[in-house]
Amino acid sequence: MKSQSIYSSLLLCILTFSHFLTIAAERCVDFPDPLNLSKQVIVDCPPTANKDVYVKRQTTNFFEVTHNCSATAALCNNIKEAFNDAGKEISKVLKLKQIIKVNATFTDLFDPTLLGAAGSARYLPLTSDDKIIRLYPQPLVKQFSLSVHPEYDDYDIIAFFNTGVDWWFKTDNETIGSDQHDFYLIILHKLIHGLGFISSWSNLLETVVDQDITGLTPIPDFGVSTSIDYTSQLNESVSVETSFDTNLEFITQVKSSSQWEIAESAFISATTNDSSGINHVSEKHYDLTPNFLMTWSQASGETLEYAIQRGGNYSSPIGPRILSILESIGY
Ligand SMILES: *[C@@H]1O[C@H](CO)[C@@H](O)[C@H](O)[C@H]1NC(C)=O
Ligand SMILES: *[C@@H]1O[C@H](CO)[C@@H](O)[C@H](O)[C@H]1NC(C)=O
Ligand SMILES: *[C@@H]1O[C@H](CO)[C@@H](O)[C@H](O)[C@H]1NC(C)=O
Ligand SMILES: *[C@@H]1O[C@H](CO)[C@@H](O)[C@H](O)[C@H]1NC(C)=O
Ligand SMILES: *[C@@H]1O[C@H](CO)[C@@H](O)[C@H](O)[C@H]1NC(C)=O
Ligand SMILES: *[C@@H]1O[C@H](CO)[C@@H](O)[C@H](O)[C@H]1NC(C)=O
Ligand SMILES: CC(=O)N[C@H]1CO[C@H](CO)[C@@H](O)[C@@H]1O
Repeated sequence: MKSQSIYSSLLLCILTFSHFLTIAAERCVDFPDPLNLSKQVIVDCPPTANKDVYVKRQTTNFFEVTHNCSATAALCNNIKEAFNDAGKEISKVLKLKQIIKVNATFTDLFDPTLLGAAGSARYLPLTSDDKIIRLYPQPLVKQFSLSVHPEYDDYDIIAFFNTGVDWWFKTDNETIGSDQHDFYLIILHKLIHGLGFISSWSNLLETVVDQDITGLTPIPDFGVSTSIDYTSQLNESVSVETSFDTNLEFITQVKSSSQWEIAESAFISATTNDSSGINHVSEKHYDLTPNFLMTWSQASGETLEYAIQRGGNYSSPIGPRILSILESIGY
């Protein structure tokens, strides 16, 4: 299946090339707003000696969350508990070495359809064995314990959650309402995105010129995609030093090249036909399996417990394939 081949090459590349990493540049990319990934800030991040302290392997929760919660004390307490449970669950299944700092804001996002978002605060350019520069999410770079690393942001993950959503908490001991969302399920999903479960491939190329989407390509500003084989093939679609008068002219040439097939096959692998691209696993294939956690839509009225049962009662909400993606990324 094409979808599998794109995914596995994305992941294998990272796995294969993360053995030996050096600082590639002193400029990093900050994503201050996980709700709007178009907001990117290039910052200086000079080489910095590692000051991370040793963390005991048996630490039960590697996540240190700074809460900014504008809600009642009872609700804020539920939020803290759910974050604590999510931190413990992820710490149980991943071999983390360093504390991951999360800045979590619980506020009105003025859109009831928006549950929240979390993302790596900074991406750092490192060169791997294959001499390719890639941008790595900060929470992952911390786990590598490099003796010198590009300067970190104060937080590893930035998270926002919407007070405008009707949240359900297990500790309330009530049946979930049809419009309610299980907060614990949502933060587990979002924190896994925050760890770097995202893709730089999107439909931007065609949408900037208002064309129908037929393919996905790496977002140039996002740095070099890890899917180097596909990226370098697509890179050949236009010969070097060709100049174009307009975006449209460039895009037309890319789309008429034989390499556009790669973009088309990436689009067929997309799990939604919007800008979410390939950041999620397919609903169709994984909703009723232990790997449900990273599908795109999270239905209301369903608790995490229900989803686990429906998926076959796996021992963790983080299914084996989701875990293997995280391991391939380098965790
Ligand atoms: C997202 O950020 C970009 C860049 O700062 C901005 O142009 C755009 O309007 C923002 N989008 C939304 C929906 O706020
Ligand atoms: C808490 O979040 C709000 C909304 O984003 C922000 O305006 C405020 O500065 C934050 N407060 C602190 C103490 O970080
Ligand atoms: C956490 O993030 C919020 C929203 O971006 C920001 O207002 C706040 O200053 C941050 N908190 C700290 C302690 O940096
Ligand atoms: C929910 O049930 C547990 C165990 O029976 C109990 O300890 C807890 O106080 C209950 N929570 C609420 C909000 O009633
Ligand atoms: C794309 O091609 C240019 C020109 O040959 C080269 O400098 C660049 O490294 C290539 N990028 C990738 C990702 O292959
Ligand atoms: C999971 O366990 C529940 C309760 O033991 C059981 O009713 C359900 O059939 C199981 N689900 C699957 C898919 O095996
Ligand atoms: C998830 C999904 O609906 N993907 C579809 C997006 O559009 C392409 C092209 O029309 C289809 O092939 C995908 O199945």
